[in-house]
Amino acid sequence: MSQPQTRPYTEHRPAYHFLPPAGWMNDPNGLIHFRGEYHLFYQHNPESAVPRNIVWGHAVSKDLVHWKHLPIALRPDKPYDKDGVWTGCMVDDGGVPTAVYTGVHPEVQCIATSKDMMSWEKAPENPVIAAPPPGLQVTGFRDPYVWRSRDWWYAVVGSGIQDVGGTILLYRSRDLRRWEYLEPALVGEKAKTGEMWECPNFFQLGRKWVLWTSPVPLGRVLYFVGTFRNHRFTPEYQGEMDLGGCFYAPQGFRDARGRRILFGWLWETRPEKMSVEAGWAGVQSLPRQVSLSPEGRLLFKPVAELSRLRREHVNLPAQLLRSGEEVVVKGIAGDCWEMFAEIHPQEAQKCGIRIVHTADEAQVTTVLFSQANGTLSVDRSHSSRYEEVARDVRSAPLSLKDGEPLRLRLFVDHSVLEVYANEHTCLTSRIYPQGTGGYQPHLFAEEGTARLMRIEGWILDAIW
Ligand code: DQQ
Repeated sequence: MSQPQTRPYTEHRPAYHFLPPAGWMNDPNGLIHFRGEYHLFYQHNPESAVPRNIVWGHAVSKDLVHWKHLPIALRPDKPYDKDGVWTGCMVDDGGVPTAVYTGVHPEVQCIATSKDMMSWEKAPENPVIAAPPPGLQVTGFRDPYVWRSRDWWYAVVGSGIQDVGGTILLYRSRDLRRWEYLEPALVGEKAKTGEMWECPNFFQLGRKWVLWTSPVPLGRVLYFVGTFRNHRFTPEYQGEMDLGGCFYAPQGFRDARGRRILFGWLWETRPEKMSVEAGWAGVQSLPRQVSLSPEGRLLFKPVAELSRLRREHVNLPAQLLRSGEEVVVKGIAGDCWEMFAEIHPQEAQKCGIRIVHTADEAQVTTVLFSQANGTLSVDRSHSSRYEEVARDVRSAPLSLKDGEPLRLRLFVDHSVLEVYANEHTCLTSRIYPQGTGGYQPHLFAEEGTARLMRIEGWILDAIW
C-alpha cells in the first residue's frame, strides 16, 4: 500500500522494510511462525504518526520478506488495558495462538487467544499477573516474554528495582493463567545498565542462554550471553546489538527451521512535525538471524530470503584503492540497494563507503572504518540539507584480527541505512536527504592504500 502522493517526504518512505499502511509504529510484538506463516504484530497508532492510542497492528508473510496487512489484533478496550495494549509475545499453546502482553494502567500482564489468527479474545482470568511481586519497589513492570520448558511455561517480565537497576523478573505457570513468581533472574547496576529493562528476550542458543533488553534511559539494546541454572542467569559476555542510534526493542522468535530471528524498531530521527506531515513514523529492521560465535558473542545476518529482492547485479574486479582516489560502484544507484564489500585495509588508516546522493552530491553519509581508532562509524553530519534532522556520528568498536578483511554489508532503503560488519557489529541509521534520486556508493581509502577483494551490489525490489 502506498502513501497518497499529496503527502510530503514520500522519498523517505522505505520500500522493502516493513511498515504499516499509515500512522505510527514502534516495537515488534507477538512474533511467531505458525502453521507455515510468519506473523508480525506491532505497537501501532493507525490514526497519526505519533505514539498515542496504541493498538496491536498485524501482518503475515510466507517468506519474511513480502507482507500482507491484516486487521488490528488488539485494542485497549478492557478496564485492565484501557490505557494501552503494550508490548508482548506470542506462544503456541497446544495449537492455540496466545498473546501475552502488558495492559496499562497500572502495568499488568494479560493474555488473549485466537482460533484463526484474525479475531482475538481476551481471557476472563485477566490480568493474569495483576501486580509486581510484593515488597519490591519497581520502576516498571512490562513486556512479558514467554517460553516453554518441559511441563512449565516460563516468563520474564521487564522491570527495575528502585535505586538498584534494571532487572528481569522470572515467573512460571502450568497454564499461562496462574503464574508463580520465582525471583529476579538478573539484576543490573543502574549506573551502568540503566534503571528499567524494557522488552527483555531470554532464550537458549546452543549451549548458552541469551538475554537482550532495551534499558531506560540508555535508548539502545544490550545483550548478555551466559549460563542459566537454578533460576539464575550468570552473564559471561556483554555486547551491544546495534550502535547506530535508532534501533530499539527488538523481539526474536524461533522459526520452524530452528532459526532465531529478530526484528527491531527503527525510530525516526526527524522532528515529529515532519513525521506527522509525512503521515507515518517507524520502520521494522530487516529480519536478522542470530547465532553465536565461537567466542560467545552474538552474530547477526539478514535472513537469506532477502536475496529474493535482488535485481540488477554488479560485480567489480579486485583492485587497489589508493588514498585520495574513489571507486564509484556504477550500476548501483537509487533508493533501494544492497552491497557487499570485502576490503583489506592494509596500511590505509581509514577506508569505507560514501553514500552519495545522486542529485546533490553535497548530501553524503559516510561509513568509515578507522584502523587507528578501532572503530566503525556512520557519519550523518552531511547527510541532509534539512537543518532539523539529526546529524551525528555513531561509532562501534571494531578491530580486525591479523589478516582478517573488513566485510561490510549495506542495505539502503530510502531513509534507512543498515550496516553489518563482519557479522557481529551493526550500525543502523536513518537519513533524510532533500530531493529524489537516491544514492550511489563510492569506496575510498585514506592515509595509505587498501585492497578491494570483492565488491558486489544489487538493486533491490520493493515488497509491496
Ligand atoms: N514500548 C511499549 C512498552 C515498551 C516500550 C509501549 C519500548 O511496552 O516498554 O509502546 O519501546
